[in-house]
Amino acid sequence: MEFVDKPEEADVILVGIPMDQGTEKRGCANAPATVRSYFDNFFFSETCGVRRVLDRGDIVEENTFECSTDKIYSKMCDLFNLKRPVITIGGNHSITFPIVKALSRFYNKIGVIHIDAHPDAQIDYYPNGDIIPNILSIPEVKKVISIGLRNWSKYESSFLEEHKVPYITMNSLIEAGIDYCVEKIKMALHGCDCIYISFDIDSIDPAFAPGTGWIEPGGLTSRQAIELVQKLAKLENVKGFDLVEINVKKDSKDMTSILGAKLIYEFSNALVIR
Ligand SMILES: [Mn+2]
Repeated sequence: MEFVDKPEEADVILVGIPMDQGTEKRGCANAPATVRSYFDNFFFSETCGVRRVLDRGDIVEENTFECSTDKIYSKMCDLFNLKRPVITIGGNHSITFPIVKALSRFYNKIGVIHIDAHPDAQIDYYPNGDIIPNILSIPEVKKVISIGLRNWSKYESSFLEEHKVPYITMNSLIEAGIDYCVEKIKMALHGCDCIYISFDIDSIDPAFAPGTGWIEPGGLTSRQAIELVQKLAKLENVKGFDLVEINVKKDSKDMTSILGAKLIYEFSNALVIR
């Protein structure tokens, strides 16, 4: 990662959304600053790529959840208008909806890769547990695929079936491997002119990423997560990525934030700029 000052010099735009409103468990607001402070830990990317990054700073939190969501939407529209992939450090998972909504102003066939321990397809868990139904309500979103699922309700399981949301559970990911997973994603999102990736840190095992609101055993190792993002960065038409739900207050020795910084570092430097 090489930081630049002007949009025309940049391959990638970085932004922080320190949003933790709307949920009972707070602590995601400090993640953008903490994650950023660890980029310097890495000397060179594992895949030897170097991307020029314009850091647009944090989007300021407003008084209410609704105001923040509106602000995220309009600010993200401005950023996507720069015609470069935008990488966002959250914040809780509610930020994904206004980000994808902003993308729908620019693209007609959006495919979303949702990496998470949970399907996030509840109907009554406002505003954080119902991200997938919200995203699917955007007409330009043609497909969502969920990766790494390992805890769901009966309701969510039938929601996925009913809405034909393809998914890869942790079980099948371990059985078939990351390459299979990436192939299945490619097939599911074939024909999309925009790919958006939302990465919930709880997809990673709490042994590697304890700093999150919801401890869900049996997730990805840090190595599998790194491999996954390095390979997703090579997909065509990747227009955005968010890393959400890092809770700095629950972390241990900043290990989750350091892993978060590593994931963003590896993802951005592996991005193919076309
Ligand atoms: Mn989530």
